[in-house]
Amino acid sequence: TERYNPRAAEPKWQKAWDAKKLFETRNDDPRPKYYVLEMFPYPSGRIHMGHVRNYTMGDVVARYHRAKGQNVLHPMGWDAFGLPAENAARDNKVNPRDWTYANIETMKGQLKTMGLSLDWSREIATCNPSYYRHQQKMFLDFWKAGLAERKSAKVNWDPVDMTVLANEQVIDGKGWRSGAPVEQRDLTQWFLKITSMAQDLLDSLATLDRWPEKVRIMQENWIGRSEGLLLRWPLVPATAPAGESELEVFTTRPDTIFGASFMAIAADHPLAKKAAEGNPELAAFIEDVRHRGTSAAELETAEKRGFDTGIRVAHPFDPEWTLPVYVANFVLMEYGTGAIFGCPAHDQRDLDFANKYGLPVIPVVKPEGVDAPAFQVTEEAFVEDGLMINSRFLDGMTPKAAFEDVATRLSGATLGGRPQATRKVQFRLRDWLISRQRYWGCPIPVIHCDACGAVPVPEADLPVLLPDDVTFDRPGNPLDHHPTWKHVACPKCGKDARRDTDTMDTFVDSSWYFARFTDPWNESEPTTLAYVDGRNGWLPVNQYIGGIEHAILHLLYSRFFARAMKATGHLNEVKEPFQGLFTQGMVVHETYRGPNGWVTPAEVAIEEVDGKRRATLIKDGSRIEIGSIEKMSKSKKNVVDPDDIIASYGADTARWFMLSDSPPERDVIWTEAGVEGAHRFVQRVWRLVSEAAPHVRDVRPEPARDGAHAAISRGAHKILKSVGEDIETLHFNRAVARLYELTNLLSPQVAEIAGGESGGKAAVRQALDFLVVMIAPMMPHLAEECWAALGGQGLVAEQPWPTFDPAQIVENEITYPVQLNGKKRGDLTIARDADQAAIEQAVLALDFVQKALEGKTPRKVIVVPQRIVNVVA
Ligand code: ANZ
Ligand code: ZN
Repeated sequence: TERYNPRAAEPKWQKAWDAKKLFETRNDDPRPKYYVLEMFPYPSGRIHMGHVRNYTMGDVVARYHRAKGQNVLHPMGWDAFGLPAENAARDNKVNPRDWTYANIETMKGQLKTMGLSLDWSREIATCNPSYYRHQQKMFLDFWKAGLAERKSAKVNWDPVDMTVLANEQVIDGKGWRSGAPVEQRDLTQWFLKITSMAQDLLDSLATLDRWPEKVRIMQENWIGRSEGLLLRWPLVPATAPAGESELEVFTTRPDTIFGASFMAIAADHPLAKKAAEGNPELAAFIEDVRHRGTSAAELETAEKRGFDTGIRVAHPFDPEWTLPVYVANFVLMEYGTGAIFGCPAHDQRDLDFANKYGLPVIPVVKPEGVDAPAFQVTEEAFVEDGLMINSRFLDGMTPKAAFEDVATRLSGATLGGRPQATRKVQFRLRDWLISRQRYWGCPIPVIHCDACGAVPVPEADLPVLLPDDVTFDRPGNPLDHHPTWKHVACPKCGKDARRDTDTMDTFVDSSWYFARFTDPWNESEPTTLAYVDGRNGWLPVNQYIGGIEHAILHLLYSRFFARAMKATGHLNEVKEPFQGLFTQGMVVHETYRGPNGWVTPAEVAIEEVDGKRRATLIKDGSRIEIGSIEKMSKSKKNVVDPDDIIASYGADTARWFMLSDSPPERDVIWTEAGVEGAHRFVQRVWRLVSEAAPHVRDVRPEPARDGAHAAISRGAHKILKSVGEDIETLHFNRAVARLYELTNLLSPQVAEIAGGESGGKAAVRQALDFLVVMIAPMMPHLAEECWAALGGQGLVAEQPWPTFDPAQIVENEITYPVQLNGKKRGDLTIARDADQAAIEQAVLALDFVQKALEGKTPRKVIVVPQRIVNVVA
């Protein structure tokens, strides 16, 4: 037989699927709906192996559920706005739109060669006005509903790039691109009020039982709910700036109040500003801290620094006891009240601070079983549970009881005529700042008028289109530099006004694309209520697949969007958009280092010398060091281009290898040997099928229920059952292992049939049919070729998933030891429920029994049901 040639077969079958529009999904199809979605790509230029892995998994799920008779939605689109397009525009003088669409073209072509069963008729690109116009509409709806708001906020400002930076883009106090020291600026920006839904976003994590536990925990921590106390401390009047009489802190540990040894406030705290008047040293310190403003994560590790303001407060339970107030760099204005009381013995940051500035460390909780006087805290704060000490009326209590006691007492006490303390639930989650001083994004549809303030762009004027004629020759926002774009008349009063020149954070674009896919043709509305969710709708997505790097922001924003869309009438009922979530591992590869730095796998030859792998540079034979296995990245050059793999082995080999080598949630190590192994399997399946085909083409598939071929049928049905279960639970590598098993089972049988054996053909034919249908989700082109060789009807892509026969799977047989005159001579395998007469008959038909009897009838056949058979001659 000829070798299977993917280069000829793959395009042929892709055309056959397209011709029949097999993957175009209709919204009015009455069959049960199934929505599988992979995170859509950013059109950066070319697809990488991470995409191949992600989309292969999604495609297996899609093809499987289609075969199960469901109406499957499996769409694809482009997360097409973002900074790289602007950088390309600046560096290479191309238009961001042209750059983006050219990349989309290339990548779409690459995805097509993978043979993915995608509904391209629903393709969307977020940079297309037919998409972002609806986003503008929803933004205005959110605003009307109080879910969007314009407010002043402290932001990281890069003075060279002239843009706001996200906290993650500030490294060591410097802009990640420009390297310029970042400034903290108060800017008026647009926010989406995700905090208004914090509690619900937290609570309903519990309903997401088909999400990875770790993702739910990450979201929970990000939302960061804490129960605590807002507590006001009186300032010592002689030390207080004019007009100031108290300092309010947020604490989750009021139980430790007798361990307090200092107060600390943020550099932006109003009291700090007051204290700095007439204190140039303090003012300079504050300026310095403000300039270095960085992310909370970075502050955790940064050195703790403070400055004593000279202000003192009195302890809530002891007016004689006063404590100093510091401005400190580890207190953030954005959390709680921007002020804390420091308890060094039980908080590591406070301890580091106290040790640096020589402040007292008073332990107030001791571990159980340790003597109170002996318990000391020096370098490491004690943060576990224990019992209260050094705390007057709290001594001996648990911290929990002490919390309650303090909270109750101070809520009852008054300061300045108001309760001194109130209980407070605090969330770490901040409102979502969506304004970006960028060109290549969705314009914020707002007009600013000196007389009327911020005015929504009237619906009839949507979309607010991005202008094409922009320049990137100077830093800052091209929309702002544009000579005419921003100048418009106020829609309310008609006077001269200005457009908002900011565009939306691209996370907005990806927060609702999954809903748009359900009806991308609707021109007047973002969604069509009949199709988006509810009784006949698509949402929630049954299975969402993507990278763990999106575990927090993208998924949280999408969850918020679903709620906001529901509140504004763009969804019926769904608030959790993704029912099942799967986060796949990365594709990793060895790294290679030559005398002149990293080299690519393609440049390296590897051979085995004395059982050791040795690498040389192909071009000149120089020695290459084999380095660690790492995520494929341009910087380490350990990248394998999917195009090259598909060109030399075919898409099916790449797909099969991606699925086979490790559990899908783990990293997969891409190796040449692995790819070759996968390719050998492709050829092996083809050989098996093409060898058998001439002999079983016209044979009706039928299971063998007993006799020599029963094992094939039993094996095939068992494997059919488990492959289905494995795909449903996304255990692709297990499914792959089963399919190897099935080919092993079939190989000798097919060889016999090819050698002229006539028995068992029906069973073999059925097992082959199963094999072909089962490999179809994973290697769809090979499966079509095999199906055609076997003379199957239509395309495999149209075949239903076979149903296994439960009778074949239960252990429905029993093996009896067979004795002749009390001595064991052999076995009989027969149906477990065979009756006395059937067993007798089968025993007497056995070769060794007939030989022993030499044609005579036995005296007696004794059957002990389910145990043993004895033939008495
Ligand atoms: C006294 C105390 C004693 C605290 C103790 C902790 C341990 P979570 O759980 O994250 O909500 N805190 C409050 N506001 C802060 C701010 N703006 N910047 C930095 N730290 C702030 O943490 C709440 C605790 O973090 C609060 O409880 C406060 O310190 C600190 F043994 O108050 B605690
Ligand atoms: Zn106006």
